[in-house]
Amino acid sequence: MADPQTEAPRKATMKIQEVRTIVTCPGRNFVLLKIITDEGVYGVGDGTLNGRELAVAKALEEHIAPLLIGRDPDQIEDTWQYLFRGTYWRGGPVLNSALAAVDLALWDIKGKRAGMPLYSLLGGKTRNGAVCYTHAHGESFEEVTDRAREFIDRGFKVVRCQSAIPGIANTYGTGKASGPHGESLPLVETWEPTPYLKTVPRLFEHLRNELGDEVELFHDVHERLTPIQAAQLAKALEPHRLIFLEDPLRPEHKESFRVIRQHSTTPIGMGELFTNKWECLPLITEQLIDYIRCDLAHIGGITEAKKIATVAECYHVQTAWHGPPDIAPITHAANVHLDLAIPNFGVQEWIEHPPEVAEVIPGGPTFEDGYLTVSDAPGLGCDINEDAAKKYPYQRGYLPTTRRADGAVHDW
Ligand code: GCO
Ligand code: MG
Repeated sequence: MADPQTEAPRKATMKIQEVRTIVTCPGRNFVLLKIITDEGVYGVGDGTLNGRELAVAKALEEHIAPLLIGRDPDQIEDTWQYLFRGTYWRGGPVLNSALAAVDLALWDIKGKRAGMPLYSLLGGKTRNGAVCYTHAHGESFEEVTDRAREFIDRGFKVVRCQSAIPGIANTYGTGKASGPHGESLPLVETWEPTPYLKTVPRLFEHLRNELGDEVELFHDVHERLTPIQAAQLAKALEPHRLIFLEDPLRPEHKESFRVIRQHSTTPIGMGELFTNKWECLPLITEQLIDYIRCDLAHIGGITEAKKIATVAECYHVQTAWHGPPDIAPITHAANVHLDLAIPNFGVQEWIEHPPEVAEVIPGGPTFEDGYLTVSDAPGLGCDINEDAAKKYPYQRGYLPTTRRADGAVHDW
């Protein structure tokens, strides 16, 4: 523990000696962290926040790293509390992504010292693999169906499906959105609820007719609907048996989820924009959602996710941790370690990174026949190749923005 008067670390068997932030862009930007101890053991973390990467990197370099030097890497909870509550200005996506990077690296060190993979430290395996989903998208229903079929043929048992909406330019999830765009400004997408609400149920009717009943399907709304629109969509999708409808409402209004529940039995998933456990609480304790899907890289890491999973377990809520391509394989590995250890795992989002990513960050999860697994290597099982990282310098990139047909800003 730290000295109560000075925050100077008390004598520890092992000390943090160096904290290195690595920003790299092997196809997309990642903010990585290496915490190195005086005994040479090190841990790796990920605090990538898509479109605001350097804000996290600066927070780590300028504000957090100096606080970690000399601390005992074993005391993860104390370090978590110290960095979260000890700042006074706490939380939010930037600081909690930075905190996640530290948390992941400290769990990695703990696993390496124990000689155990993280899932083992978290209680051991409750399952052999984490069933996962990926994204099928396209301009037409046929294109989405073909993509979904390719994934099903590769063994995927769950597929997220998004199609272009007639009359709407650059619809979310149809493949144009992500990645660095050089110095250019964000891509603008359009959004109109009426064509969207008409198209999505038709898409799923088409998909069920073509793909049959066995595959699990679902759809990401990306927090764009009003409560009553979301209720309409959830109700209209009922016959197509979605595993869940993802992120239907903005994250601010938890009580609005009651409107969806009152009208539909379509399961609901929510949470990639949450940054801490308190934001998840009302949705879980009121049983307004069925899947909690926070992003480990934005909620302060494994320490916070484990607590959220435990609360969710009490209320029959399963996990579906966010696993987009814009977080590094280190977070994907953390997701899967947790999935393998907790009793209330539901499904895991996973997008295959291009090969350059594994060159920089080897050791991410492995996909086989619809399931993800991690290696039995101690800790998270990932590493950072710093020489390879240098080959891919940071490139400024933005997420798209969204406007209504009349030009008004809407949620992306
Ligand atoms: C998902 C998400 C992502 C986000 C992205 C933003 O469900 O995977 O919605 O696609 O848009 O993580 O950076
Ligand atoms: Mg989403």
